[in-house]
Amino acid sequence: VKLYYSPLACSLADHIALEESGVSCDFERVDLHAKVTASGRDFTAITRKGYVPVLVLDDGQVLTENIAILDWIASRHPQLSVGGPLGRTRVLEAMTYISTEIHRAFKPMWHRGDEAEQAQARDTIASLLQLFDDTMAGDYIFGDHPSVADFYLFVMLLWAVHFGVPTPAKLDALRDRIAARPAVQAVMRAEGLT
Ligand SMILES: N[C@@H](CCC(=O)N[C@@H](CS)C(=O)NCC(=O)O)C(=O)O
Repeated sequence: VKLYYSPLACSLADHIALEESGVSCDFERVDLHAKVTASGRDFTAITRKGYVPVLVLDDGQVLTENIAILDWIASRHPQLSVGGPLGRTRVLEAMTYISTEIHRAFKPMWHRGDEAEQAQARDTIASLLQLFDDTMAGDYIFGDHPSVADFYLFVMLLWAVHFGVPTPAKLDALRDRIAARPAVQAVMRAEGLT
C-alpha cells in the first residue's frame, strides 16, 4: 500500500499505524498548498478531495477519510484494534468523536481565525479532550495497548501543544508514552518532526 501524507497533518495517525503494523508500505509527502506530491504528481488527480490521508491499496483502489483508513488498517492488524463484541464499534465511536468534534475544532488555528475565535477554540478543544482524560481505561484509551484511535488522539495532542491548548495530565502522559514508541519515533523522524 502507499500512504500520501503531509507532515503533522492528521495523516500522521495513519503513518504511525502503518509503521506499527510492521508491514512494508510506501509513503509519499504531499504539498497541500500546491496540491503536488513529492514526485511531482498532481495530487488532485489522485484524489479529487485534495486532502490527506490517502491510502492507495495494492490493487490500485484509492481510500480516503481518516476514520475509514484507520479502520482498514486496524481490521488487518488486530494488535491495533480492540477486542470483544463492541471493540470495533468503540474504536469507531472514539475516532468519530476525534474527527468530527476535536479535529474540526482546530479549524480557527489552521485557518488563521481571529484571536477571539482561536481563544474560543482553545476552550472548546480543552473541554472536548477532558472526556478522554476522564474515561481512559489504562495506559491507552481502551486499556494496556494502543489502538488506531490512540494514534489519532496523539496527533490532536501534538496540535494542542503546537497551538497552546492546555491538556490534562493523563493525556500529557499518553502523548509522551506514544511518542516514546520506537515506531512513532521513526515516523516522527521521517516526517521531519524531531
Ligand atoms: N474529512 C477528511 C479531512 C482530512 C483533513 O482535514 N486533512 C487536512 C490535513 S489534517 C488536509 O489535507 N487539508 C488540506 C486541504 O484541505 O486543502 C478526513 O477525515 O480524512
